[in-house]
Amino acid sequence: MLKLYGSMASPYVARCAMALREKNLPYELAHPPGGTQSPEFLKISPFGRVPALEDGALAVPESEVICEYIEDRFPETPLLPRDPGGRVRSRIVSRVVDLYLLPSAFALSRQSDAAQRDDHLVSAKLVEFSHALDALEHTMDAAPYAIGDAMTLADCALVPAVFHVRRIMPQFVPDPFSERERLARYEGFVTGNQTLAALLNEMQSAWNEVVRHRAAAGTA
Ligand SMILES: N[C@@H](CCC(=O)N[C@@H](CS)C(=O)NCC(=O)O)C(=O)O
Repeated sequence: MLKLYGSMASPYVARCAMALREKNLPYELAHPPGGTQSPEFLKISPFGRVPALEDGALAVPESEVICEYIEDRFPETPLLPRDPGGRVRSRIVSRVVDLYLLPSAFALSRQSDAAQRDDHLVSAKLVEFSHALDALEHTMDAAPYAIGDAMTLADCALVPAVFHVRRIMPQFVPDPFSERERLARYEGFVTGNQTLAALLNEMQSAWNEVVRHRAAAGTA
């Protein structure tokens, strides 16, 4: 069976889990053996990051590569549009989420302590975050799927991203989607979609666990 390493608290892991579920592929969610920095796991994921996927003897690190691998290996129930233009837009959404939206949001979340805040960094990351949202708004359809008329890998990247942005950004940007019509509509689609409810519940439980853990360690 396919083995996906990581926790559903990670948007990158949730992205791959969503792609596997959309294709009805059975998989096992597992903790990295010995932790993310163990010699054993570094052979699977060279940067010691989750997710990583194991398909028999093949180890696949990096969520973007994992999603593209799942699509190539299991083409039934395609998760990329048929037309090249749609495929490009789906990939742009995934890249913007990966390279600009989540990194800027996570960088800001690490600046939540006002007493130790680097104001210069916060300003720069806020610009990057806003730019990423503008790029998504420009690229996506949200009618209701991110691209085209069915679920794609763009949704697999965006659904967990919308979930995390809502939870980690309020201190800096109270309502990041409201002024962007497509993103606002998309968030409504995500929260109201019955087939996504189980995935979102698992993400919420895993996230609650992280928050509890941080509070207990005094790093909230
Ligand atoms: N570019 C990577 C990013 C993955 C990533 O940053 N994962 C974080 C969790 S959200 C991680 O593994 N951090 C190290 C750790 O948890 O020990 C991907 O797309 O898979």
